[in-house]
Amino acid sequence: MFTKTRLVLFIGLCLIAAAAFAGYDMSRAATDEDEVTYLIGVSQANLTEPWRVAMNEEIAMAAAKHKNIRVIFTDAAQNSQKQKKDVDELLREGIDLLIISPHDAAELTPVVAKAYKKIPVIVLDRAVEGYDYSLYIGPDNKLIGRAAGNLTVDMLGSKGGNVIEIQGLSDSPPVRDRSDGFREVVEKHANIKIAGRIVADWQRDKAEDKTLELLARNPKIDMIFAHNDPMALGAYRAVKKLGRSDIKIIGVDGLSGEDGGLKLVRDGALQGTFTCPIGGKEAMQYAVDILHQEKGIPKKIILRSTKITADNLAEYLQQKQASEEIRPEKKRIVVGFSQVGAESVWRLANSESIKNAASAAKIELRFSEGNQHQDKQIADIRTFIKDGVDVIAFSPVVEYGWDEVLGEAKAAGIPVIISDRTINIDDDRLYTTFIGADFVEEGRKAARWLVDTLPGNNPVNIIELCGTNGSAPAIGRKMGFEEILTAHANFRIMGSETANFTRTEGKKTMLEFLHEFGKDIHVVFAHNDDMALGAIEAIDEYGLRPGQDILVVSVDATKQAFSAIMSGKLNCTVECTPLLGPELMKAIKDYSIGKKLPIKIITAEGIFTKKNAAQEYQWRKY
Ligand code: GYE
Repeated sequence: MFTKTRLVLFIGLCLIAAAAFAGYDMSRAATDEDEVTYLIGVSQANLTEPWRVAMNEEIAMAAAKHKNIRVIFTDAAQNSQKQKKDVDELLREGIDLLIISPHDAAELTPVVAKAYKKIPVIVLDRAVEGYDYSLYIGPDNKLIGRAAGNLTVDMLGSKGGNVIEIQGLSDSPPVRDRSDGFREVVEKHANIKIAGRIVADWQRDKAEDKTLELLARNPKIDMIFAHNDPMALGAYRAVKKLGRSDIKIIGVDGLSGEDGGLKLVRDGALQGTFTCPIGGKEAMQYAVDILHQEKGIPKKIILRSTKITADNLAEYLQQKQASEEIRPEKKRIVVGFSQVGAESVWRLANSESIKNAASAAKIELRFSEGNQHQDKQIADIRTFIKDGVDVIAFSPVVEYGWDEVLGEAKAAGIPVIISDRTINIDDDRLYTTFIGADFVEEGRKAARWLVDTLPGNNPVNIIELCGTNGSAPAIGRKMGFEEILTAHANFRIMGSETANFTRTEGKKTMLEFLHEFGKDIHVVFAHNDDMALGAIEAIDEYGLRPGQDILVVSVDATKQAFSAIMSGKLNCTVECTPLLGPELMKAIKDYSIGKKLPIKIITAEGIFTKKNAAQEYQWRKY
């Protein structure tokens, strides 16, 4: 009689034999006493990059802590066709969850989406296109590129110079983002010229050969930025052969080990590198949570990258060592939280979530209302600093103007966690982590629903009710909405005004638009449900039928929005969860015991229409 254990064991033994033959790596095969409950497949892009070998090792080590988990690794050997076959093979073997680091984003996107229809999928390191996966974990490659650009500017100084960029696999998302970020910074400096680009597919020897060729053609080079440390090492070996020790070289990855970037910086081969956290440990941690059907699994985890030069290498290694030593939990944690205000149902639910989660976590919470004024929030944060709280958390009413007060918090040694809305500051080391939504994707979702709902080429006139001017959700939702509409010329935003996320202003502004445009209005896109509900009142009063004469689409997915959908007055609401309290308190607790936090934790969100609102309504918490 085959129980699940014996079946998996039987499969395991067959797989070990087959895998050995087919080049699969079977880590920690199950043994008799282990009840193997979960089979996890890891589809790795290649094992020629040391960074990927380290990723598999990190995953295997994390998996080894769970007796009931077995992991099967496959190696695509830098070949998308093989990776597609690997994924199909893993699915046939009956894996419960797939972790994939795609060789080529575009080619593997459909394969990931197909797997995601059957089992949870964690995309690691290289993103696929769209959102058809359970969780993405990886670095912010544009941020890494910008940081490399800033280091290049610093190193070349006022004299400037000629720079070579050595790229990884051409046109892959990390290469595009690192290059875009790098050029965004460097091209602002007239005295710096990008004199050449080498594509070396992340490989050391290819980088060495191509650097030799390029320098033979154009010796007037002052600096090289390589998208990873192996290629930076290849460039170093080339310049050394040519006796060009004057050329500065920076890389990315910052791994330990013989040829790792940390040693290359220590030995002076590289002038700098940027850590690119692997995420294997986090992938396994979240894989277990997903398999255990834990709530609150984010959609994206963006890992923090750190600049490493000779100046801070020792300090970095010391902090790295310390962060691996988990400290005992502090008995008392005092958190100062500065809230935007009380402008919407979403905000009230957000405040309640934070207060309840603090109480459940036995964290002492000092909670202040910003009344939608940045000055008030800054004053409250300064009070928290003066009072010497352990952690400051806040939801910034607008994106800009926080550098000074966050600098004061850093000087006071108080970590800052940003919740809900993002900020725009020069130095991202001024905050520890951000927990919130992807507002641009929310805007895209609203627009995708609209163009799918109104096919054809008839003119569609849209009124846009925007959130608070300068706030991240207003900026992001507008950006995402317009991005999708650019491919649909018949959709036109005929009027766009802020209504400050409130129902009262939403109604007032909509009435003004109705008196101006009347029946020419076909759609209202409101950046939140409160403004949409105000607009619905205005449309009713004006004598038209909201949801029929004028379609209404908004964001937040509050219970009131669900009711409006079920009464046919609202057509669509894109979810933006305010229930950030538990994740915020978990981040605070993790930080307090020394855990390294991601730079961003992006929440997972749905979209609701008359098709799914009724059955979902019973589960809504806000
Ligand atoms: O959409 C709105 C609130 O910052 C995402 O602010 C939040 C927004 C939300 O007033 O209702």
